Amino acid sequence: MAMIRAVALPLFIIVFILSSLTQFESKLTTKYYQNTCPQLEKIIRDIVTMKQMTNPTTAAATLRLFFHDCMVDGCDASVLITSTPSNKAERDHDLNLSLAGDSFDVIVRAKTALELACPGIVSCADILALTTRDLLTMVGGPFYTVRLGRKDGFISQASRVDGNLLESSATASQQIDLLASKGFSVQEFVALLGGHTIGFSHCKEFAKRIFNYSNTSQNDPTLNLVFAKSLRIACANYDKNPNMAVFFDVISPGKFDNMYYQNIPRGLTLLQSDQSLVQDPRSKPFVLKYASNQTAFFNDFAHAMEKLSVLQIKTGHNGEVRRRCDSFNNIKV
Ligand code: HEM
Ligand SMILES: *[C@@H]1O[C@H](CO)[C@@H](O)[C@H](O)[C@H]1NC(C)=O
Ligand SMILES: *[C@@H]1O[C@H](CO)[C@@H](O)[C@H](O)[C@H]1NC(C)=O
Ligand SMILES: *[C@@H]1O[C@H](CO)[C@@H](O)[C@H](O)[C@H]1NC(C)=O
Ligand SMILES: CC(=O)N[C@H]1CO[C@H](CO)[C@@H](O)[C@@H]1O
Repeated sequence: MAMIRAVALPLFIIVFILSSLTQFESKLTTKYYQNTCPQLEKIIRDIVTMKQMTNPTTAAATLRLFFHDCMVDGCDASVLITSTPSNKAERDHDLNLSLAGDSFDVIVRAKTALELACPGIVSCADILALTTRDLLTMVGGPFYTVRLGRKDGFISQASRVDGNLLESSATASQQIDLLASKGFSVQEFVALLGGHTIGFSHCKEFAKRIFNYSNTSQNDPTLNLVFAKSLRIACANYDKNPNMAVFFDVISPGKFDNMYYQNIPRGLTLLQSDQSLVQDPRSKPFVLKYASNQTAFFNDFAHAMEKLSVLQIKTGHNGEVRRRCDSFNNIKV
């Protein structure tokens, strides 16, 4: 007995060391597809360039899609799964309602091209991470390294969105707390929110701030008066036409820059959640810093995006490489 234990124990240790080595090896690296799909980066760059040129809203749409994916069970492409009769998927949660079709489309295009070039090799989670980075640089954002080797997740449920994403009425504290629960500092969070320098918001997200705000004021008094007036015109009858939307950054809507931070203190901000960031003493200094220094913003944004891109990723047997990005390989009926 004692002999067996003496042998079993070292064996156990060796197995343990081996399995932790495998874990170590399965960590992400920029060279992950170097031998199995050397054309990966070029294929994605070509698809992204063509798509962004024909549909300039793709960059913003995809950044938001990526953020929503990473916040719910990590960056595992769970947001791309479509619902089945027995499973209401993540993307069909109310908060996903407005995820723009162009973002799903660019991923489908990239996956299709990659399945032709290197079938069954590149995960949808890696495609989403790379596509987001390339689109951001196309609209003027900073470059950052995207390490590869993510696997696609096995779970996508609308019910798992609650508590992981917030509505436009969220306070600064709610936003800071949520991002802290994912390991992001206030600085990193404020830098990430610079994403709102591109893209748009539907009128219903800020209608409360411009129509019948209070007995004494039509609009939220933190809003610039002229801006509020033009929003009321742009969003007239928004309740009858829910597709009506307005650019986040009125000054340079399609360009990734630090204008978003300059707009907030001037009252040129659509979302209450964004406005709240200059009202909270924890986030305000970073808003002002990024407003006055684009280099500082770009450095911090790049760093925060690199961190977001590896949030709760799945590797090894905790995931798979999907054949199609919108369904699991073994579809459960
Ligand atoms: C955590 C607090 C956040 C809240 C409450 C929030 C809220 C919103 C809302 C309400 C919209 C408008 C959606 C619509 O009407 O279609 C939006 C759009 C957008 N969000 Fe956020 N967001 C947050 C964080 C972020 C972060 C951290 C990023 C970037 C990493 C981001 C990137 C975007 C982009 C790019 C759009 C525009 C999408 C498009 O044009 O299709 N958001 N967000
Ligand atoms: C604002 O209030 C007025 C008077 O109560 C009402 O007639 C109007 O329909 C309201 N507008 C909106 C957009 O709710
Ligand atoms: C707004 O006006 C209505 C009717 O004039 C009144 O009942 C209500 O108390 C007022 N609300 C506030 C916040 O002053
Ligand atoms: C802007 O930020 C960069 C990077 O943090 C820093 O090196 C530079 O000194 C800052 N510029 C000003 C004017 O503060
Ligand atoms: C893009 C997308 O799939 N959006 C879905 C979000 O959720 C609503 C239902 O809550 C669906 O109708 C949308 O199609």
